Amino acid sequence: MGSESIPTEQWAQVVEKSGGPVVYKKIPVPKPGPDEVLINIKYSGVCHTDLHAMMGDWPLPTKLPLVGGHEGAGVVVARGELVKDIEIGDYAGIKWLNGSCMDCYYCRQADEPLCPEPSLSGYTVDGSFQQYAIGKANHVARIPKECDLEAISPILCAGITVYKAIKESGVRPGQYLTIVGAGGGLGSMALQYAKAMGIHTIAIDGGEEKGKMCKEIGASEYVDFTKSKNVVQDVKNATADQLGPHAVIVLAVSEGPFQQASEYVRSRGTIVCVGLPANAYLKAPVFDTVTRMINIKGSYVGNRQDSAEAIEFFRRGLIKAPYKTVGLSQLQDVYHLMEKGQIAGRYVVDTSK
Ligand code: 8ID
Ligand code: ZN
Ligand code: ZN
Repeated sequence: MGSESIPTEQWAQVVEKSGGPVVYKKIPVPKPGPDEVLINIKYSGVCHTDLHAMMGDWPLPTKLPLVGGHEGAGVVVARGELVKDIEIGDYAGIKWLNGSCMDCYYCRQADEPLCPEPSLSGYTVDGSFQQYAIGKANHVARIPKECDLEAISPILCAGITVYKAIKESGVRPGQYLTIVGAGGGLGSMALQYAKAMGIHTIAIDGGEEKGKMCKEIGASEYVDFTKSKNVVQDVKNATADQLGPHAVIVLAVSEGPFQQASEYVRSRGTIVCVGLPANAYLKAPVFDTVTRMINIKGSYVGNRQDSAEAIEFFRRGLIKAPYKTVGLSQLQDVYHLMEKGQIAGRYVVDTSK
């Protein structure tokens, strides 16, 4: 195992009951199984999913007590005896999909996010809001040594997810993509990936701070849903021929924009649902969906290849999404801001503080 300087105790943020809050305390350092690695997490991004998990928003129970977090970037400090292709000292990342069976119908064709028996970091297994976290060796993200662990951490969920969603949307260079929730963590990443791919972006979110940020990182247009008198018309007007965007990715944490997207998407366009608001349903007029040939679909994180590709965009210097860093001990403050929709971009926590 090669584990000289690994402590037996560590700092972590623990959800002890559904609804929270998180409790900052010392817990034992876990030991990796034969096919696992132990990663000394340096930084972890805070995804809205972590808040959903703490609040019990979804029809899937979490483990309890739970260490959340699934954007954890760090250094491999121990590995099980079956692990051959990751060395101690390598950079690696804990992402949402901590492990999957690798043998079912979905895993066999590299659709491992659809595995019926997944382990989910910071949900069904402990995640990255601790100083030492475990991942299955075949699923941990491989992070090149030249990458900055702080800046890359939000790529491990937000980056991978939006990269995949943009591909699922079928939008091509030169076409228009509307990003709903563009000022948030996934949204700011989506603006950067779309820009790198040569896609025009129409950002929708609320408030001036998010508007300024969206413009700075690549949005061609910003529609403020809290101020606009007619979001549908404003989005259509933002496309040169006024026919509306070729695709929409909906990242918002409220139901309304999922319904609204079919009103402004271009005929034959695609709406990709990514955000996961509690108890939400999709609704679209059947008549329009049929006669305008609208395609509505979901997209869920990415597989190992999507992850490697999303990381490669970052390594090449193409993705510079804004983030603010605070200590792991301040995680509950981050959740308060997130609940109020007051985070432009992403928060990252530093596990040493
Ligand atoms: O694989 C997946 N499908 C996946 C992966 C990762 C995250 C899904 N998610 C889900 C999260 O669980 C969450 O439900 O995507 C959603 C967005 O995650 P996030 O980007 O981490 O959340 P955020 O930073 O809080 O951003 C949400 C943004 O939506 C805006 C908010 O202002 C915020 O900036 N927003 C809302 I709430 N209502 C809006 C509206 N009506 C809106 N923007 C435009 N129009
Ligand atoms: Zn996430
Ligand atoms: Zn499987």
